[in-house]
Amino acid sequence: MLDPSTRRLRPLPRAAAIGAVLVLTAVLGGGLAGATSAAKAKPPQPPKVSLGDNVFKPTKLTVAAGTTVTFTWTGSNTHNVKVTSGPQKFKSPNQSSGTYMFRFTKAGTYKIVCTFHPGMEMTLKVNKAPASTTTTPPSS
Ligand SMILES: [Cu+2]
Repeated sequence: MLDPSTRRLRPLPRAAAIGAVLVLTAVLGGGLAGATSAAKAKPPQPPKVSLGDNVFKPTKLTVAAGTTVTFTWTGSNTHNVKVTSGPQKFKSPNQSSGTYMFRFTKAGTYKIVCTFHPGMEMTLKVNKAPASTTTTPPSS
């Protein structure tokens, strides 16, 4: 004999269905508004790395060759930026505020550390700059 409770299919209450449609509309509307404002504020921001206490942010960054990266001291401790391995080597002064800029012209992987704080490190990958005369084939 069948248990009557298993056959009872409850239809979705109408109010719940209307609610779902309203939520979907709100999401779509918000998404469109976001896309419009993003298209307006288009100027590409130069990549930035911040030096907090005691961490680089981000810890992984990829840029194209020829890109100038700005390191900004946001913490209160003294930090520096030093390449321990990579195609180009540099070391910033020891600073507790301000910025340091470096233009990465050689492709490769750069291991960057702060010499004061073990574990305060990041990886910066520099990709070959795209040749200006060639066009990238459409991805399919
Ligand atoms: Cu540090």
